[in-house]
Amino acid sequence: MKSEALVLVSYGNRGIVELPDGGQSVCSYRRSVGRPFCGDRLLVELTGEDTSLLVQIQERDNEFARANSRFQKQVIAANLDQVMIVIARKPPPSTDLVERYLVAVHSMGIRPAIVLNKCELPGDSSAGTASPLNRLDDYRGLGYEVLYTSCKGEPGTDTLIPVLNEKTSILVGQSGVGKSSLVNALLPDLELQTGALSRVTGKGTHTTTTTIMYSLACGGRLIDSPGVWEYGLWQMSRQELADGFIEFRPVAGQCKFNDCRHSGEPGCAIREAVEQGQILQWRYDSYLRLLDQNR
Ligand SMILES: Nc1nc2c(ncn2[C@@H]2O[C@H](COP(=O)(O)OP(=O)(O)O)[C@@H](O)[C@H]2O)c(=O)[nH]1
Ligand SMILES: [Mg+2]
Ligand SMILES: [Zn+2]
Repeated sequence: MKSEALVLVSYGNRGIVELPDGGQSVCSYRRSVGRPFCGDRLLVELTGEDTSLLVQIQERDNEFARANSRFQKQVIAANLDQVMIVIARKPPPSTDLVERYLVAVHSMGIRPAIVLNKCELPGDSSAGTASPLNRLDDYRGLGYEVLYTSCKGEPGTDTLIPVLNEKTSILVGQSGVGKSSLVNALLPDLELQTGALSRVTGKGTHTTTTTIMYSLACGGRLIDSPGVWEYGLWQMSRQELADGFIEFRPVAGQCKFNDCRHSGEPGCAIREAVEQGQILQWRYDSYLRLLDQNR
């Protein structure tokens, strides 16, 4: 018998999927069908009480990815409604980290939100003006939702609930910013959920190294992703990169050259908008750095 299934966790040759009745099944993959990722919608053949065989991967709405060491696109999860870019007062985010994430999320055609965790800690006065920690008002000004959380004190994590409600969201960010702690705070039945996954595989689920989809009590899904030391973008087109800077979009069409790189070409409308103060200088500088890294 065939069934639809949703991938909760994906390993090399098998994954744990959720069936329409809420039950879980270990799905064996077949190389010829392709490699499913967390969040993929599948068609499976039910082969036993809690086993199944991959028949087909349904077309993806989008893929959240990062670059591997060879700048190739490496998919982490599929079919997302939003990406929560988690940064923290400690460890402080590196320059351009948020920009890279924003570009990646815009390339998926979905909404990013920025979460500043560990808000109960005092702000680091040594963080320079270039630190993303001191750019949050600018991000808000660009139209991004900025949320403030703490897993250890005020303001708690309730601010996230209405944003996550009924949506499939992924938490991404550097190791140690508190992604897993946020999941823990938002899911009173976390142990039950990870326990169920371990029961199905017969092994412990390594929550620090695996991308896992959980169910939220408020409805919706939350994906915890393994931390990265440095999030890198894969090789992408110049257009895709420029489109990752949302405030460039209405202006970019007015450049003299169709294929303007916005890096000093004559008649560049982006450059002009920077000079006139319509585009923030630091955003433009970030763009130029990302452009330089993207070859
Ligand atoms: N002070 C403080 N520490 C936190 C907060 N959230 C998480 N942590 C701590 O930060 C460390 C890394 O958290 P973890 O959730 O594993 O981060 P992840 O790598 O992003 O999943 C742990 O020691 C947590 O206890 C917070 O809001 N405030
Ligand atoms: Mg973690
Ligand atoms: Zn231009």
